[in-house]
Amino acid sequence: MKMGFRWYGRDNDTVSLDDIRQIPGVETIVWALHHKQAGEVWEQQEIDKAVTEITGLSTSDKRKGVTKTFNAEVVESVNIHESIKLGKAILGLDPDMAIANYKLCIKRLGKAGVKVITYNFMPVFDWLRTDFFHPLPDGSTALYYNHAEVLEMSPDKLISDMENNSQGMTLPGWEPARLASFREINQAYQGVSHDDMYKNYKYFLDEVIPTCEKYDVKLAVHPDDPAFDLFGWPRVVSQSADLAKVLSLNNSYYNGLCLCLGSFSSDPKHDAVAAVKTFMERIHFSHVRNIKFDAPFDENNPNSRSFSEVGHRASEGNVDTVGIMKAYAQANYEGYIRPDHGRHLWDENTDPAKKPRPGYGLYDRALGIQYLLGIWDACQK
Ligand code: DNO
Repeated sequence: MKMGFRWYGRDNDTVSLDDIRQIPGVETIVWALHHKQAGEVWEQQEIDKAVTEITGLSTSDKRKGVTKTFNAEVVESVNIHESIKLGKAILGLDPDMAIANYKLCIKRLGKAGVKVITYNFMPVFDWLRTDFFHPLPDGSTALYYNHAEVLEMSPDKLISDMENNSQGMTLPGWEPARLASFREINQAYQGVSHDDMYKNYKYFLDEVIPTCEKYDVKLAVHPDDPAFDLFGWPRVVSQSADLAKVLSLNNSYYNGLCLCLGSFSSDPKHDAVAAVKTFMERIHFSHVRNIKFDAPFDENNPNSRSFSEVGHRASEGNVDTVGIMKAYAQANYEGYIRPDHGRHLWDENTDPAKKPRPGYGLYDRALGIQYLLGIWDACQK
């Protein structure tokens, strides 16, 4: 297993590579060219520049005697253009053109030594929360999802809330260009069924997987977050059966999962440990984190689908992070893992100048890594 840490790039993150270097156990920087929109081609030169920065050491680091370096083997994400999911032209691109661009990205990333590309197949937008700085009983803050609020909310209101609440930083999957074209995209999904989505998904996979095989780059889909349909849009990577179906759309080993266990567990009926065991062979990357529901599960109580993100320790919430890490360790898992979102702690919570991109501060993710590695190491003994 290789432990990773998501980094948004110099001048685009409150955390530096030097900060991450001091977290014991981190080998992989999970990165992306965050200025690229879905459907855009990534230039080889830009890719190589990012990889060189991540894998190298600055002159001042070398002078200080720093020797620890990272690999840049995981990219999160190369986003999928809506035309691919819809199976028809939108926003100036048609599916075949968007797929050709995606193949070029795979080829170029492969040449730069990238081994895994993460993406999601959610219609319209990526992950969803209703509060980014929700207070927890210990005085920290964390990402929060209130289901009752979402049930009453219009997608327009949701978008303005996301824009106003994110410290002026672009959240992954909520890029300004995507939000600007929101109405057009929303309109295009009217009447699109789950079956239509799977058909378009299979077309995409059958096209790109041979390129993945040729350049030795594995694709890893991130589950829908939260893991159920919202606003009537067809989500196709939510349930265990959906994950199995996506894998069966193209049986290549290169068609795999980025099993985000916080996202998967947002459906209170899901068993995260069982999912790890079931899909182990095709999990190329995994996000391990914990969430805590507001109330015990009750089909008629929307609050039982509301949750806060919490510390990674199993007893902090409803996700069995110990069982998850044990399952990975027992299988001698050789893929990548990262802690996922963390709470905002210490000066991240009190000093406005140090407020991180929601969920992506330094301290709680560093603590989370130590907890996850502790379980992993104990299982090796
Ligand atoms: C949120 C992330 C997601 C994830 C994408 C993958 O913080 O887990 O934005 O990166 O869904 O494409």
